[in-house]
Amino acid sequence: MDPASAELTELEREVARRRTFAIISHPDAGKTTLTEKLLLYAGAIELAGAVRGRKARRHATSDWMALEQERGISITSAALEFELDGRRMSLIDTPGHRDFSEDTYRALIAADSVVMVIDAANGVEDQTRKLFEVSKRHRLPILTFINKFDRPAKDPLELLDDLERTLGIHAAPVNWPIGSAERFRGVYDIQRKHLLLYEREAQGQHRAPVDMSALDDPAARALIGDEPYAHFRESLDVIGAAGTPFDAGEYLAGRQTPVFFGSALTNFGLEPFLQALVELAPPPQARASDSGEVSPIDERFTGFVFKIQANMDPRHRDRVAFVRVCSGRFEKDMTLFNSRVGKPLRASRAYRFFGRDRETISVAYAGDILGLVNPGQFAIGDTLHTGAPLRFVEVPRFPAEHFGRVRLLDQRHKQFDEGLRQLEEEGLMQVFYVTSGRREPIVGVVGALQFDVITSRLRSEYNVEVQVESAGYTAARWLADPTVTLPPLGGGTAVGVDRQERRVILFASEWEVQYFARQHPSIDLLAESPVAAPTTSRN
Ligand SMILES: Nc1nc2c(ncn2[C@@H]2O[C@H](COP(=O)(O)OP(=O)(O)OP(=O)(O)O)[C@@H](O)[C@H]2O)c(=O)[nH]1
Ligand SMILES: [Mg+2]
Repeated sequence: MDPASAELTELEREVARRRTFAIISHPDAGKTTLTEKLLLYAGAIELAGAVRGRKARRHATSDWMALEQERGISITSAALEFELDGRRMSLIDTPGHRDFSEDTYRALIAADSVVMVIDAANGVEDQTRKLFEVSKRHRLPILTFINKFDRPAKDPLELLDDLERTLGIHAAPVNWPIGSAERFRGVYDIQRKHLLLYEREAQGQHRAPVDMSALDDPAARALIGDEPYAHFRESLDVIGAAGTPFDAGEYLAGRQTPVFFGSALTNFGLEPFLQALVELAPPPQARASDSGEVSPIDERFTGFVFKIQANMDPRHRDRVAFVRVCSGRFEKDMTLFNSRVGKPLRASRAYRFFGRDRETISVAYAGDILGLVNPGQFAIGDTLHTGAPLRFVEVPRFPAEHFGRVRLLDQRHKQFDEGLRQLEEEGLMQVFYVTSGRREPIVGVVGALQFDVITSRLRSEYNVEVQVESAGYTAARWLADPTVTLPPLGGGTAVGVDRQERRVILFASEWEVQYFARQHPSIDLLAESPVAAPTTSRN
């Protein structure tokens, strides 16, 4: 669909020009740096912030949280929107560390396609593989950027082979790197047959590509240098004979990933990559719901909450529900329904986000990521809609594997409770209270690094000092029947409740969970909290 066509309705035109994608990879491959440079390139920000904080104190737009800036890692996913070549691009930068993967997985279901970043020195790493599998399950087309060619890198043929073998996807090089580190000469555009020369000092300033259509020309050899030239020609012969040729249809079907090479830090190779994103990445697609597929150009507004974040802006101190719009047109002040609750609500405060910065909006279309500020009304996974009730597919939750006892070190009980409640609402952790012994709350998280995030955020956002110490449990199970009488439990096991007073057993090991299940087959244990049944009628 050509967004410029006069035949289209406003909705069709707006949907056709939207591109919503998530950036994924193993930690430190350069997602945030790439994000920052893409924004810079698109003219969205004037000065790209350094991921590792420098004295200048400018930070990457998407790493806005205090702990992210302190550690130079991404902890929470961030949405950024910008205009480019008539397209509205929505980019979601995700954390690579496995302890934060629940957040990353949720961000993925809000995207229509994926950018996968690979560190050229390491190839495909653990987290890349896991996130790739999730992207594949959701049938998201994937573009690959192999980063850090300004540093020593693996041979590009080896990197392609790694992609194909480890991930089981065809890898089609769109351009080809010549050398790496000190001997990095640039990238060669395979289809257009031109060379983008790397100049260390240029820092990505625009240089016209050099025409290399006559590859045998001695001038080309002289430009590259004898040895790298010979190696480059050899590699080209190999991929020409045995490589996967680029095919847009295969990319959209998720069977091949087009591969680009470059260096995000030194701004190199970003232009062809951005161009490909604009030209190849798919617009919003139809989404599955419990009442059939919903087309993005369906007139009724639908969307779902994939993320909740408190205190993004210290001046507002509010909680934002991030909504992926799946169909139709959103208008400020419109009356929406939340299918979990069934009650109408007025969307009076709607924002578009740019890292932590926000801008009030009055309309949004399918593909957009919208921030709604309605305290306490939303939970992750909620479907919002006008018209007939429906629910989009479940947002996955991961069972907690690490449990810590949170000890309040000062007397600010009210702020402490409020902080725990809001961070739980974000999905950062689950809070339990054991019914015997000390009344200190137990928090359950997916990854142990989240304990640090809890401590740091309680301090910086709620002004509360806490200490988290290991609580010795490794699994929580809810009781399907809340009234069941429990047998006496062994030493390491505890009975407790969650915030909604639902009964929970905290187990010291997976083995104990299984032992309990064998001993008491009549007692049903749930790995996830039982959710309130969806309301299907609004009356
Ligand atoms: N030499 C070199 N370093 C790079 C390049 N891209 C990123 N880096 C550095 O690699 C480190 C990690 O970069 P980030 O952009 O924070 O990586 P990330 O993938 O966002 O990391 P997480 O969000 O923590 O998973 C930083 O020190 C960057 O400066 C590159 O092209 N070349
Ligand atoms: Mg990052």
